[in-house]
Amino acid sequence: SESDLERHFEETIGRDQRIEPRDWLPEGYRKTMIRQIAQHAHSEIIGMQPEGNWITRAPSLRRKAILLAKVQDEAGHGLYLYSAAETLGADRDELTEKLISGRQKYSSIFNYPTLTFADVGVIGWLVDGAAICNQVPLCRSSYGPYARAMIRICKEESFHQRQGYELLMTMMNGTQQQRDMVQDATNRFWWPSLMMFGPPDDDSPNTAQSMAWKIKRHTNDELRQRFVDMTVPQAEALGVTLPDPDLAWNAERGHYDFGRIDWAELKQVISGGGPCNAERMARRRQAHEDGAWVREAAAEHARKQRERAVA
Ligand code: FAQ
Repeated sequence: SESDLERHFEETIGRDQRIEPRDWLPEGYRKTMIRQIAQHAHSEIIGMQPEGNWITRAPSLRRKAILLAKVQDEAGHGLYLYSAAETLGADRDELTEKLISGRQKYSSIFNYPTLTFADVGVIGWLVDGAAICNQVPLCRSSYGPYARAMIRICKEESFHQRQGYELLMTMMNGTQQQRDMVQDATNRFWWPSLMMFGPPDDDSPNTAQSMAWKIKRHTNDELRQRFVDMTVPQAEALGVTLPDPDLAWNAERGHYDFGRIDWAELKQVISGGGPCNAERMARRRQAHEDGAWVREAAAEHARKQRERAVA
């Protein structure tokens, strides 16, 4: 009966075991999981654009090869995550439709422009750094296919983060102009990176239920604090200043204190009013339309294969 199934589900979660596609699960869990996985997948796909913007203008063959590989990894993460959403009964075309019609979200961070090549390094350092901080605990998320996807994705994200840091180290050892570019990119990306972790805990409608279901393992504010603590020494090693006069070690808490985040800005970016929202969506829609012939050809090919198999 339904209540037996429900009890079995709760016990599986209680024992810290994984929920698998074959298992019964409550509709709310399915909806939340599809929402989070789809948003995550959309973020990877839209997230190709800000860095992709620099592929043709990379300063050397080596930098171009690295950047090309990274952006391809992001495409791979997106496709991998869409597949994880499919195990919950989501339809891939429908998810894409929801993204390009603005009914499903993607991370706020990808709505900021990439103005110089230093942005590529800072995205690797701060944006991939924040992504890792958020995603490592998701390797223990209760939904099996998502948790397993996170293991592989985190390995690649770690590599991306080192890539960004190495690029910034090189620039910091270069000319004054290069150092200024790194500082400027850091100034622009610091606060938006902190916003990647989501609204503060007292304004996060999904956290309590997602923690109870062990989809999320930490709250938004816990992970944001972890990221700040991890990043301050990295900024010092790099020789850049984080643009927050209130940033200071708090010996009593054993953490860095930091300044007030502009939550109105996050709300505005999430609701479509960020600096690049319209551009990112237009680009994604165009790419989808341009790819229509590929989808048609693949479907036709599959149809012929099936016909041949029957014959
Ligand atoms: N941007 O109640 P909560 C990457 C939404 S990393 C946009 O706290 P939740 C790698 C939230 O979805 C980026 N929307 O929600 C990469 C919810 O929407 P609803 C992707 C945001 O789910 C690097 C509403 O606000 N990573 O792509 C944001 O419990 C470089 C209320 O918020 C992931 O998706 C935001 N910043 O916690 C790629 C990680 N924050 O209910 C390329 C997995 C919140 O209206 C280049 N996701 N919202 O549908 C998560 O861990 C969670 O979903 C959170 C939000 C923590 C993002």
